[in-house]
Amino acid sequence: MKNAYWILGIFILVILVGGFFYYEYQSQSYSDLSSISDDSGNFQKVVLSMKNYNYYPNTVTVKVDQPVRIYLDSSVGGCYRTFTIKQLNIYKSLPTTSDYIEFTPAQKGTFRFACSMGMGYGNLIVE
Ligand SMILES: [Cu+2]
Repeated sequence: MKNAYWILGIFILVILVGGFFYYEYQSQSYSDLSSISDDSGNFQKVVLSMKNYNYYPNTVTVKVDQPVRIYLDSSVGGCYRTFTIKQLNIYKSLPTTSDYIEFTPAQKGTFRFACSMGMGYGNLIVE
C-alpha cells in the first residue's frame, strides 16, 4: 500500500515539473516572437501544407538576416498546427491559415522543425 502512495507522489511531481517547464518554454518563445515586428511586407514567406502525414515541402531554404514568416495552409490539421523549431526557441500554435510565425534567422545552418509531438518534421536551411 505504501508503494502505491510513492508512485502517486512521483507521478504528481512529474506532472508539476513537466508543466512548469512547458509553461516556461512557451512564455519564453512567445516573448521572443513578439519582440520581432515587420509590417513592411519585406519578409520571406513560407507556406507549408501537408502530404503523406508530413509537412510539404519538408525542406525549406531561407536567407540569413532577413525576416521569415511561416504559414500553414488549410491541409494542415491537428497537432501539426503547433509548429516548433526548438533550436530557435520557437513553439507556436497557428490555428488559422492567416496566423504565422515570424522570426529573423541570425545564423546560417540547418534547423529542424516539427509539430508539437514530433510526428511531422523537416529542415529549415538558413544560408
Ligand atoms: Cu504532431
